[in-house]
Amino acid sequence: MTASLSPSSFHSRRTARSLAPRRLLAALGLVAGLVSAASAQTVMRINISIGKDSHQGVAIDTFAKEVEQRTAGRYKIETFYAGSLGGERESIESVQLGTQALTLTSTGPVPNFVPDARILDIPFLFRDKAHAHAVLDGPIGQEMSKKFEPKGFKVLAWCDNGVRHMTNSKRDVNLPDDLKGLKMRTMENPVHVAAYKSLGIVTTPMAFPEVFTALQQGTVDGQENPLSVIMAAKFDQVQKHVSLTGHVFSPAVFLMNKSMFDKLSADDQKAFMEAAKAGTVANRARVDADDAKGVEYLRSKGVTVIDNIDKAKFAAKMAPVLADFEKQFGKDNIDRIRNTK
Ligand code: EAX
Repeated sequence: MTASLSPSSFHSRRTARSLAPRRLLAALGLVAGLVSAASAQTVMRINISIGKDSHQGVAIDTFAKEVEQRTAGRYKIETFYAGSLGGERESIESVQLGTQALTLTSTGPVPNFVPDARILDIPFLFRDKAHAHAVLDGPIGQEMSKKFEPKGFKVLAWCDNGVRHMTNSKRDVNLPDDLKGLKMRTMENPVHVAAYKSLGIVTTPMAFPEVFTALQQGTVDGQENPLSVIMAAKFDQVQKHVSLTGHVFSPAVFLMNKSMFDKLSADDQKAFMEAAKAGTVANRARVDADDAKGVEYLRSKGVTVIDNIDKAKFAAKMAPVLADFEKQFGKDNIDRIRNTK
């Protein structure tokens, strides 16, 4: 190093010599280690609107662990829960802007960003979870994922929010007419709002983090969500009546900022996609477990659960609005989903 001949570096060399050589080496090594660890690790955030102990919590926890493992720690995923970084709509917006790398969200607020995604939230569209999985994990899901890209999102994987059921604090709901006049919080989703209005519900779209308080204070009488969410959010503390209406399957989706995804190496892109798939596996297993124990759990909390709902009656009441969805989103597109085996 020619620079070592300059007076100042000579001076610093002398200063260095005055330190015990081993301690100096250790100190330099530590500094170098910190610098390389800091420069080699990229930290990204992912969040959900519900608590950690939930079907979405296991999804992002699994994803974070898998990304770290599959990239040998070059990527660290920080996980945030219970809307601490905002509700779903806000979080999707942060991912679109790139102020946050990732989010896991129900499709509820997604149509505000990707209008084509409205089709996924049509009531009584999916026969059951297996049907929904076949659609989302197959060609239709892949085509839908592509529609997110011009809007600034990369879909890493589809997963489940679950099959939604009605809850309220006022009365047992056995038949569609029992819903008439109930003030219910809905997701910020135009398809849900139109469908629930047709049942006579007074709809109040609201971000999820506000829902518990709104139910507690009686701002709204009820809401609808899968058993997984009802339990995770402890809605049994503020709702007395649950009806297993199963009126809509609610997908969830791992979203990443598209340009951040594009900047990853091909191997790392694969690692993120595989990690999200592992998150989906954990998520769906938890949804199944929640669905299996949910009714008993809620009854043990003193909630009345009506589990013999005639769903055909609810579908019949919604028939005009369902026909209108066929016009809006294309009967062919809807039939293609319906006909998926
Ligand atoms: O994603 O907003 C909702 O009702 C969602 O189902 C919930 O936040 C879980």
